[in-house]
Amino acid sequence: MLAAAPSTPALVQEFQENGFVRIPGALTAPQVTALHQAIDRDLETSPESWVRFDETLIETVDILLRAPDFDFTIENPVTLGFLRGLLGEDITFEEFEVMIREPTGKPRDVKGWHRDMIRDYHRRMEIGYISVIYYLTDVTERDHCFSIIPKTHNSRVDLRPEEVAPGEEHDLLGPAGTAVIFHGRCIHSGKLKVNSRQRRTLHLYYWTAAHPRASEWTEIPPRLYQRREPGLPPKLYSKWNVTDVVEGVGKKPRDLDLRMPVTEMIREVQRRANRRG
Ligand SMILES: O=C(O)CCC(=O)C(=O)O
Repeated sequence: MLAAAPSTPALVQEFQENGFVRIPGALTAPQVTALHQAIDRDLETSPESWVRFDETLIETVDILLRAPDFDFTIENPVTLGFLRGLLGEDITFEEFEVMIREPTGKPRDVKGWHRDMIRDYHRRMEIGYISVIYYLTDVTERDHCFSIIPKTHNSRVDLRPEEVAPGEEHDLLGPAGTAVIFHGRCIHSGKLKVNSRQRRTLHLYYWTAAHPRASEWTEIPPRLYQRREPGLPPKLYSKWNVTDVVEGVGKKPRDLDLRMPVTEMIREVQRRANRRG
């Protein structure tokens, strides 16, 4: 049995202050097993839908189109309950990614310290969306982990990612089934560990109906936006056809053919970023 939605005032206050909270047991063991099986199936049947960023990182952004097995993680009362408390009843679902980090000898993540959504430091106050990461594998101090610089969404918001000093970070560890909820403005990174096991995570993003869509990489399928579920926030899937997208990393380049497969487009965006250096 899952615990009730942990929207206690203390947890909300912790989030407001630090920019993140950790919720152990957000998924049950059978749920984690089912999610692994769905990922294994997708890797087997749709390998072309996974983008390899480097030897340690592969990711897919459109698995919802191919498999309904992940839907419950978006509507999970444990995480959604907390998010409703933070964002209100106009909460919207924005993006869904599955990430696999392979064992590596590399000491540094390809992305490094960053804020999500908008990379331009001067526009950091525009970042308001909130992310949920589910750990699907155990993450101990020996494994690749998500690492965050507390308070960089508010009281330390002027910190630049390139100014982060070693030791300022907080590493998020936890067994499979743990959820980490963080503010997209908080500086963070994947921290790679030599000899780590493979790590699997789900990355979900939420904002509110009052904002443009934060990211258009994930297509929201009809089975979700046609759902009429009395207990769900009414606008949860309302951005399925929103074309007003924040000018940032979630926006597809308009000079590319929007009908191009999403993996090809991500590869092209990657090539352009590598050329810029
Ligand atoms: O946990 C990780 O591997 C990094 C995640 C990350 O950088 C992100 O969610 O933007």
